Amino acid sequence: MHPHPTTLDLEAIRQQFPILAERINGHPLVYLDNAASTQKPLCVIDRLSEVYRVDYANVHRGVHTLSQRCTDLFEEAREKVRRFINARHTHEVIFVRGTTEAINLVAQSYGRSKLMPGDEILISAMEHHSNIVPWQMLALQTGAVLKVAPISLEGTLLMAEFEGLLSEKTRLVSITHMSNALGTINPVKDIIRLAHARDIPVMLDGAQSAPHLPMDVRDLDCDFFAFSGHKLYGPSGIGVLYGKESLLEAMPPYQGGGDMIRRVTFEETEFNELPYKFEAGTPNIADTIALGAAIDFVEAIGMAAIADHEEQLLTYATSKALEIEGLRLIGSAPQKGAILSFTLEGIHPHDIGTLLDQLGIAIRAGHHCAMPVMDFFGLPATARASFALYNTFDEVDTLMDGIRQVIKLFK
Ligand code: C6P
Repeated sequence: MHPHPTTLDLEAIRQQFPILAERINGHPLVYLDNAASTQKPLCVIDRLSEVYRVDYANVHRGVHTLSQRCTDLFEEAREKVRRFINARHTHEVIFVRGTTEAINLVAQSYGRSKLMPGDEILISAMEHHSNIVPWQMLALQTGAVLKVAPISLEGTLLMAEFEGLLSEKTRLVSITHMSNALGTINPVKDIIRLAHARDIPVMLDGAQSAPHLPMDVRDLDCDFFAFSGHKLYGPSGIGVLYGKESLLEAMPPYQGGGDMIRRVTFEETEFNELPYKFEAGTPNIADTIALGAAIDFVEAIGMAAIADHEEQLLTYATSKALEIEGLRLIGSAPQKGAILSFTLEGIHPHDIGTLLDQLGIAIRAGHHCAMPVMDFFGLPATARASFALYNTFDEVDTLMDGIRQVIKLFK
C-alpha cells in the first residue's frame, strides 16, 4: 500500500500533460527523467502558440500596438518571476537561456571585473559541470583559484570543512541548492550566513530546487540565484538570473548589442539600466511569456503542496528500492529532493536505462553532468529516477517491477 494519500488531484493534473498519455515501446509512458527536463502542461503549450498567433512582435522597440502589447506580456512574465522567487524588484530578474548562461554571466561579469590573481572561488564537490567549468574558465582568465568543499559518503556537504575553506581570499561562494546527481538539499541558509559573516557573496544554482521547493531569495538572502524554465514545466531556452540590485548595478555588461544601451557613438557607449543592461539583443520573447504561464500553473497548485507530494513519492520509492537486493542508493542525505540515483550490482547503468526504456520507463543513466561526483563514489555512472508533480505511486511500483525484471534478465 502507498504511505499517504497525496493532496494533489493527480488525475486532473495528468490530463494537463498530453505527452503523459503516450505509449513508448508498447507501454504507457512512465516519465521519470524530470531532473533533466520536465514535460509541459497544455497552458504552456497553448500560451506559446497563442503568442505567435495573436501577440507576437519584437519587444522594447516598436511604437506599434503589437510591439507594445508583446512588451507588456514580456514584462508581466518578469513580474511573475519576481513574485515566484520573492525578489524585491523586477529589475533584479534577468532573462537568460538557462542556469548555465546565468552562471556564465556572473562568472564573466561579476567575477572577471572583481577577481585578482590568488583570489578564491569556493564551490562544492557535488556541483553540476555548469557550476564548475565557468569558474575554471574564470580562474584561467584572472589567476584566481577554485576551491572545492568536500562531501560525505551520504552526499552531504561537510560544513566544518566548508567553513574552514572560507578565507580572506574568498571572493564568491557558488553552490548548488539541490544536487542533480544525489538529490541532496544543501543547508543554504547556514552557508549564506557563514559566507556573509565574512562579506562573501553567495550564488545559488537553483536548477533543481526552483521547480520543487517554495523559493524566497529575500529570506535566503542569496546574492545570485539561477534557474531554468525547462525544468519548471516551461519552455527550454529561457531561464533566470536573479541578482541583488546593488551587485547587478556595479557589474559590467556580459554581452554587447541592441537593447542593452542607452546611447552609442563610435567613441563610447552608455549602457541601459537594469535589467536591460544584461539582455543584449532580441530576447526569447514567446518562451519568456510561456514561462510566465508555467509559473501560474505551479502557483495554482502550490509549491508547498508540490514539495509535499514529491517528498512522499521519494519516501515511498526509497523504501521500495531498499527492498531490492543488489540495489545501492547513491545519495542518502537526510534533506533530499525527489531524486533516486542508484546502481545495480553487476549491471551497467546504461543497460538499466535501455532495458527500462523497453518497458516505457524513462530514466537517465550516465554521469548526469557531474563527473566529479561519480569519481568521488568511484562509479562511471548511475541510473537516476527523478520525480515531478505529476508522478504517481503506481509509477513508482512500475519502476520497481521494471528494476526487478532487469535484474532477472542479467541473472
Ligand atoms: N541538469 C540533469 O539531467 P541548464 O542545462 O542550463 O538548463 O541547467 C544546467 C544545470 C545546472 N545545475 C544543475 C544542478 C542541474 O541539474 C543542471 C541541469 C540536467 O541533471 C541536465 S544535465
